[in-house]
Amino acid sequence: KRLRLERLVCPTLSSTEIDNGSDVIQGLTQTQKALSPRYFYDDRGSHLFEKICDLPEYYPTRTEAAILQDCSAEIAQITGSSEIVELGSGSSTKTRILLDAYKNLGYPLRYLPIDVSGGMLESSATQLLLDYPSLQVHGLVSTYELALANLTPAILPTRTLCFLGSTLGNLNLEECDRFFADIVQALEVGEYFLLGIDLHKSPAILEPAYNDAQGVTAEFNQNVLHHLNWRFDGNFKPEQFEHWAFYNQAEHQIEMHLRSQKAQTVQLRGLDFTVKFEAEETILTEISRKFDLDSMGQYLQKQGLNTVKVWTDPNHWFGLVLAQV
Ligand code: AVJ
Repeated sequence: KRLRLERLVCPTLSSTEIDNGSDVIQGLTQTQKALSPRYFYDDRGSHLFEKICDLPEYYPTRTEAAILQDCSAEIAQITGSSEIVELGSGSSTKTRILLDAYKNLGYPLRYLPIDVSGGMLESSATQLLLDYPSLQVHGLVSTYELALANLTPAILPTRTLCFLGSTLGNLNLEECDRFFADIVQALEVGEYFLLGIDLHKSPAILEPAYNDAQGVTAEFNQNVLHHLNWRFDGNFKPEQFEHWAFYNQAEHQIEMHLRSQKAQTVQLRGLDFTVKFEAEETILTEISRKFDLDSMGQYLQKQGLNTVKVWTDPNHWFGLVLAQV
């Protein structure tokens, strides 16, 4: 009764969606081969990402959690009784800080996690229900696009759509514009948007965060190929593709690639698709853009989102923006 999990399926399978793999074919036939970062997050990838979050080099998760610890009571005071909708909810660890704040103010707890990883969504929702006896969870196994198009009206007085962890950094400018159009479309006037963004900083801090000493990020990157193998009956040999990540200072973004160690041909039988790699040729698996708070405020304003309040950590490594439609 307190738990409802739904799997949203793309109604038009002809469009570029995760289910039919047309985006994979498109990405792997470009001059610079590329894959959507959502292919990181099968169940194994989601667990590897959890491991990344605990690495000493990967500062974003713990920095954002510390900011949330300091400001969540204020967020709950500002929004009043509110549902928490979360895009890319993953393990929902940081969300607990927000749930605690609403709980402390005596508000009812309603949470709508959205994630492409069904296994991760189910296990985190189940654990949350045990830890919060009055919590209602309505989870969506879905891409962001599809979930935003299918949000049901809030039951509580308002809604706070959370997009934490700087996942926004995965979207290029064009994707970002489309994403915000969907957000504004999905929210009613007066509803809230809570955004966590990683900020500009020295490559000396950024680069190790994506090249950890234990090699977990390398494993996470190569997992994309394991994922494609099972999803599309492929024969990628992930160990023949080397992890490569660097900070592009001009673009203010980390770029993460997989580099083919030799010339090779790979098949994805499920897609009836063959792809050739030259030695040293790369697949771009992720961009992770870094932001500055002033430009973000202006950008949000242009998209129809008014900044209510901004929080950051003492080093200004990470920022949290509460905005309102
Ligand atoms: C989940 C997209 C925010 O960009 O830092 C971590 C993913 N990639 N290490 C990020 C990631 C490599 C992460 N985001």
